[in-house]
Amino acid sequence: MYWQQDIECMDREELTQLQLERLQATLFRVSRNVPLYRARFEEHDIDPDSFLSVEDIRRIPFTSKADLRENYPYGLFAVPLREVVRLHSSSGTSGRPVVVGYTKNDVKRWADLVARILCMGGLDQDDVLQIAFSYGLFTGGFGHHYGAERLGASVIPSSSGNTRKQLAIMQDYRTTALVCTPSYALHLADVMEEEGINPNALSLRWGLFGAEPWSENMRQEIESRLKITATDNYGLSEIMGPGVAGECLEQGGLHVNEDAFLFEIVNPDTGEPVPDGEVGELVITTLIKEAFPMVRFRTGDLTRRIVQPCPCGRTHHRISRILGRVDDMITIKGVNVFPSQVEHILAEVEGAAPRFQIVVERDESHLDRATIQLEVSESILFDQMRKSQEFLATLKKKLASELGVGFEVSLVGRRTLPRGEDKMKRVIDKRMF
Ligand code: DLL
Repeated sequence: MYWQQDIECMDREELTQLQLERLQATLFRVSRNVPLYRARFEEHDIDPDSFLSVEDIRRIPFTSKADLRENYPYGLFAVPLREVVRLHSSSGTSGRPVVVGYTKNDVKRWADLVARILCMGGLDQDDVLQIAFSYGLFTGGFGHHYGAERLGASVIPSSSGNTRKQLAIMQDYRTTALVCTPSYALHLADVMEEEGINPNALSLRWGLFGAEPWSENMRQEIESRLKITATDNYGLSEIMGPGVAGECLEQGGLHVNEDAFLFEIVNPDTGEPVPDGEVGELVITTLIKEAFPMVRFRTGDLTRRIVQPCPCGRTHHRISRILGRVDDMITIKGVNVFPSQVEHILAEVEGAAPRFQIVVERDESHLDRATIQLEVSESILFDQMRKSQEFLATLKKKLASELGVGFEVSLVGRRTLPRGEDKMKRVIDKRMF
């Protein structure tokens, strides 16, 4: 039922004391080893020794995505590369991705934190876990893999894609648990129906879904179609990947692994804390990371803190499911994309400031479909068909290779897209979460 009961059910006063000690240690480490933090602490006269409570953290400025971009690739690492045993990455806000590193200890602790989340979602060592997240720079595949092995489950690293093969594996290997994005879970349900596979005949019991927004309605649909218990699973590369927060079987919000992460919910405009229970931006400070510690990182994710005790017995506070984003980041098939990245690529190919709109929808198979409507000159649109085909092919290839997810591109004439008084709405998200 618990993976590390002593920590997961720790008395809150003791937990807060542990957080304070770990916070001080983290602040010392970053002020010694990371020039950005050293400079900021000096500028704001911050002495970790003087911290008497975790609330003192509010004196420290936030860390933003822009800080990560400016320190690409290794500027925020707190250890020399010699000590880094793993690198992962995720999309940044413009051309540059975010690179994150892990020491041996980080990898070990990460596995324990993910094992906790898997355990919360119902799994134990008797489970056969199919990991249908991609294995690669994305943290989803390897993050769950190490956590599940640590738990002692039998891991099937099926990775993403190839749905029919996933289903054959699920039947033959008697998969009992699945981790993937919620939209892929629905897609699996569709293909199962098409193939005449009866979900009751499968061994599947548990599903942990995350890496993209979803809703209670989606949960109910997944649960009834796959005949499983579905829980929410949250994390982000900058902080660690999966393993940050997860839902227990009460299904009433996600427990944050508070011994490893100090979280705050702030008003995104003022940066001031919001009262418990109110919606705000999630800000996270890592407490035990060695290679890539983050202090007050603004996640851009909107949620609220749930302080009511959970019937499961865990004392770590919960957050509600993610309710939206502060910025314009969109998650397409689990991959984060910023319109500014798209703009950058379009400008490179088109050679001018592009006018475009991204339309995201769910196709008949429950998969995300993203289409870029791009205004181009009449000559590209009509006069030279071959040229426009070439242009489209180059563009699609570049988008897929640089952003890690495919886009449809539809060319439209100049002045087709709506022109408002203000900045054009870059993204039209038609998906119903
Ligand atoms: O998505 C890590 C992860 C992998 C979490 C697998 C869970 C399962 P990134 O690619 O850096 O890392 O994307 C992080 O995705 O800031 C949220 O906006 C969004 N996100 C992640 N999990 C959820 C969730 C991984 N459960 C960004 N609900 C985050 C809603 C989520 N949004």
